[in-house]
Amino acid sequence: MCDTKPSRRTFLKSIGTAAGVTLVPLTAVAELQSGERDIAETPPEGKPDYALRIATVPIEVSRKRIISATTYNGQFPGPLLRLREGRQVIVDVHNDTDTPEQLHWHGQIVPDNIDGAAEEGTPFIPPHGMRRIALTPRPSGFRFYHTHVRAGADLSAGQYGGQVGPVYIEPAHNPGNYDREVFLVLKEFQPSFSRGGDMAQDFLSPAGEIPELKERGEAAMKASLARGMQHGYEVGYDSFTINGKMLGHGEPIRVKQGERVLLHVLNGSATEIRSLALPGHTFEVVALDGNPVPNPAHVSALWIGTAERVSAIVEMNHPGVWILGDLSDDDRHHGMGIVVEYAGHNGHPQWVAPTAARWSYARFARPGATPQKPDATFEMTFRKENAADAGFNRWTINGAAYPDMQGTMPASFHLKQGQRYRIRMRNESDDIHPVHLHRHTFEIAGYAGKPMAGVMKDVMMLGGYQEAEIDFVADNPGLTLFHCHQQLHMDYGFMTLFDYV
Ligand SMILES: [Cu+2]
Repeated sequence: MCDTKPSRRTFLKSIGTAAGVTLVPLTAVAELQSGERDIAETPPEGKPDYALRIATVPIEVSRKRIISATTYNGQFPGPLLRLREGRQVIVDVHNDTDTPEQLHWHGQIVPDNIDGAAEEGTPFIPPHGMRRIALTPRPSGFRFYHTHVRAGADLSAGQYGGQVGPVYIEPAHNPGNYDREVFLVLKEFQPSFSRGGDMAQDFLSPAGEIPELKERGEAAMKASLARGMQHGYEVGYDSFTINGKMLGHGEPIRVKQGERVLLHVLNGSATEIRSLALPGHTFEVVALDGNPVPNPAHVSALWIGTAERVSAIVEMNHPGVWILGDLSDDDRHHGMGIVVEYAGHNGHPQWVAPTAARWSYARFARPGATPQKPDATFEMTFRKENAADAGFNRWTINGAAYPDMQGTMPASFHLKQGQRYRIRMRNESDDIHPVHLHRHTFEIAGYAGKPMAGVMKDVMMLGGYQEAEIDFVADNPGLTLFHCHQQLHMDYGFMTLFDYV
């Protein structure tokens, strides 16, 4: 049992040198003809529109703390790529590390050979090599790019490092009801393992647990502990950052009274769910995962699962110097925050906890609407086998864990192009799972037994012992990965494949 993972470990052996890193600035070249929508099998020659270089470098998260992380272009977060919907760009991805890499275009509708997942058959970016891709960005909105390799027990690999960068795809028409935009990437560094200790978070609404799921989940855990197993490993962190800086160490967000600031917030964490509040202000949530919501609503705090994005307008109408920070005192004290400073104000930044409020996707849904009927429904049950894989929790979908390899396998679910599908998910564990569907956008069709419609996403948090439904149209042929975005969960089995038949 304890030797189930050596292939992955040796495969992903990481490097730690920063010597000789060459930073390649983003290079804008002549615009390509906007009529070129098709993905060329062989991308055009010549200069790329963008170059991204993967390398391990020192990152200064605070004056006294310089850590080592694998990043894009020597910076964290990676450069903001502002793309135009439907206008093809050429991107060169250089890999200066000793291990094969994948760059995933999260939230975009792209072919499987460039999506950036080995499970879908995307070729690796070889160590000390380069891969050129031709990308036609879509749909418009806030997307991102990140590594998509499995890390397993290697806490310097995968999303534990600094390979995260924002993408903004300009829509054809921008309503632009704001004064300016600020991009915020939330990310922890310096990970370590602990046994158990993953805190229960009960911020999701509706809160209804399914008794049958709870009974089975608790019985499995009890039986495991009775056999003498300890709790499976979880990951914790020493440094918490926004845009790569611990609270108080980066430049503040400088605002003027009366400004409407559009925040684009990305949770770039490997494993954590984040929250965010700004004392005396509310967030008007206008988009989730980059997709405009049918019912923009004001909330006092944001909750953002791993890889989720929230775009929210804050009206700056409460002058002072404030901390825009995580609700967790411990995480905020370890850096998860950024200062918001009004013009003409100075002094020590203030934090005031907001009154507790639950986070409900339904709040942003089309009021009173029910989802369209699907053509077919897939059932998925998520289960945890405590510490079953060399001390790590093993995760299964309908009883099967994705095998320990970085490559593809026969798909478990089959799609017909043009059909509308529903995935009914049942979570038989106490953990929250930010589930992600590649290469498609889904609609949340129901949460905890309550139907809803109009909220389009690519990641959704499913609460402990809860159930939910997501709908999607099979409109992008090719292998399609579905997985939990929590790195530990996906690495230890929580993945499955769809194909088109
Ligand atoms: Cu999970």
